[in-house]
Amino acid sequence: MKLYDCLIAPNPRRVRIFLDEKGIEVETQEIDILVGENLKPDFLAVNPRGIVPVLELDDGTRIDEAAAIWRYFEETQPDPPLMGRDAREKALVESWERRADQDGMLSARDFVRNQVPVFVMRGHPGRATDPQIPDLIERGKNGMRAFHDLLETQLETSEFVACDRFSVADITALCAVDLGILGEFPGLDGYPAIRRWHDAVHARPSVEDWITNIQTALAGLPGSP
Ligand SMILES: N[C@@H](CCC(=O)N[C@@H](CS)C(=O)NCC(=O)O)C(=O)O
Repeated sequence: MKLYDCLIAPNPRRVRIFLDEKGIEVETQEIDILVGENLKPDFLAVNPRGIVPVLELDDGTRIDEAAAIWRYFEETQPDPPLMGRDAREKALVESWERRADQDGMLSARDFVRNQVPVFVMRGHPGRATDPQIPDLIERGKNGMRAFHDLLETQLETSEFVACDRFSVADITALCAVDLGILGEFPGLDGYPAIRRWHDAVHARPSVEDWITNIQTALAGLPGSP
């Protein structure tokens, strides 16, 4: 079994945190999206969509999409449950995880991809022919602000994002909020409940210092100050 990973990318990060919480070790192959390794024929033969993460099973089956990879491991190793315990909790976790992905991650993606020089002509993940669209920066900001407002209200009365335990909803929300911190928008000022939750989640052994890792990687790119 092998995970096609990328240490600086937020979606593979969703899988790495999940695996660590479960105590599962999987061989990884690093695909550096900053230098476009995901767009080369070798990786396109693995995933024609040109995106990571991808899990390759021992029988050769390949599974992309972080949530589908989670599903595989939740079924094969249920403890600890990270996708909900009963019908109510599973539904709440899924609802909040999708909010975090659709409202948080995709807004952050609009915001980051359409302004960072390394993604010129790479406005859409996995493709090399999509120009950046500057208007999407503002739309991404609006989306991120709306997601933070929603999350703040939820975390005022809930220890974790979806229920009373850590779940995949926390993982995706964390990855979205950290992308916002990296892009210095909207930040955590004015969001005390998110800050409390963010500090607590960051203290978990499964959560690496991703922001420092990515800042180091970006600073090492040609043309960086
Ligand atoms: N919905 C997908 C999103 C995967 C995705 O967008 N991956 C990014 C890295 S975070 C990627 O592979 N980008 C390739 C690129 O930037 O060209 C998932 O949940 O796995």
